[in-house]
Amino acid sequence: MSDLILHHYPMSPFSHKIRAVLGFKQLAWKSVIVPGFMPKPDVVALTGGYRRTPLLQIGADIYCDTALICDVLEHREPQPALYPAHQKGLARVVSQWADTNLFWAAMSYNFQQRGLQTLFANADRAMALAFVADRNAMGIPLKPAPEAAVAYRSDLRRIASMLDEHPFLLGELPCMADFSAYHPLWFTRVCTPPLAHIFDATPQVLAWMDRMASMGVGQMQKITAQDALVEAARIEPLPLPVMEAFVDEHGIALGSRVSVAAESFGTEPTVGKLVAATRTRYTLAREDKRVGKVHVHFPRVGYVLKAAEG
Ligand SMILES: N[C@@H](CCC(=O)N[C@@H](CS)C(=O)NCC(=O)O)C(=O)O
Repeated sequence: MSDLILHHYPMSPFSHKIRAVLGFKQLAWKSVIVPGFMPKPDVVALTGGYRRTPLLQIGADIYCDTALICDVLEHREPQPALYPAHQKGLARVVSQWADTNLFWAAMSYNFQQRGLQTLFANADRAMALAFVADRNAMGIPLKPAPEAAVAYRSDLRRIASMLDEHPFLLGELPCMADFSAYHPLWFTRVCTPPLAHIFDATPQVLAWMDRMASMGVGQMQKITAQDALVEAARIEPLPLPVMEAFVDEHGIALGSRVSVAAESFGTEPTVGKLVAATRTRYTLAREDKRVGKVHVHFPRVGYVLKAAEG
């Protein structure tokens, strides 16, 4: 069975981005369901602080952020490609736009009152209140509902125009741009269906979503969080890449105690020893009494590195 362990929860759009990539690449993976809001003691045992969803675990290596997780999956299974050689730059740029501008327009729309009522229709009130309090404490950058609808509709028109001449956003085949644009729209359609009338004006977007959904989510096997922690404790972190040069933008030497935190939305820091800082990512080594020694990896873009106090 695969050593890929995805820590995720069903209604998490960024998790769905990775589930869809696992389907595209036809990969087998193990699934650990994590809480959708704090506290998350098992997640924090692995990451040391980072709390956003999803995480990819391979043994004692923990990969944070879907941008990095996609790079790891592309390295593991290069075909079919998320970043086709002739479209690498464009695929990343559209993907970054989708994961930020489009994502927050869509989620502001999805989290309007009717959307929240749908999401929590079968949940108890205390749970719904805990979710809303958690997201407010995270500093969720929501637009007012009318502005969200305007921005989301305008983004849907842009996506529709990309689909005018080919079945996927940048061509005949899906690439990273498709997976990043798909997940917030998937949330509207699947998690808040009473709001899905927003797609009525762009039927070609719905047809593209059907094509994305038809790729599935790969072969998934459920395991418990405890199983995943035992796996991390049992295995040593992978050797660090020796060929990749140390890149120092901060005047912080390798071996220093540092913190890494997201720039915004969920800024809980991870503290550890900086053991690698390549052109694209940071790796922190840390010890935890439940998982032993782990390496926690972050992309550079979107994250802040600082020397840790004490
Ligand atoms: N840039 C991050 C964003 C991840 C993100 O915002 N995930 C949401 C769920 S879709 C989250 O962490 N929400 C709070 C939580 O799950 O605790 C990524 O690409 O992984």
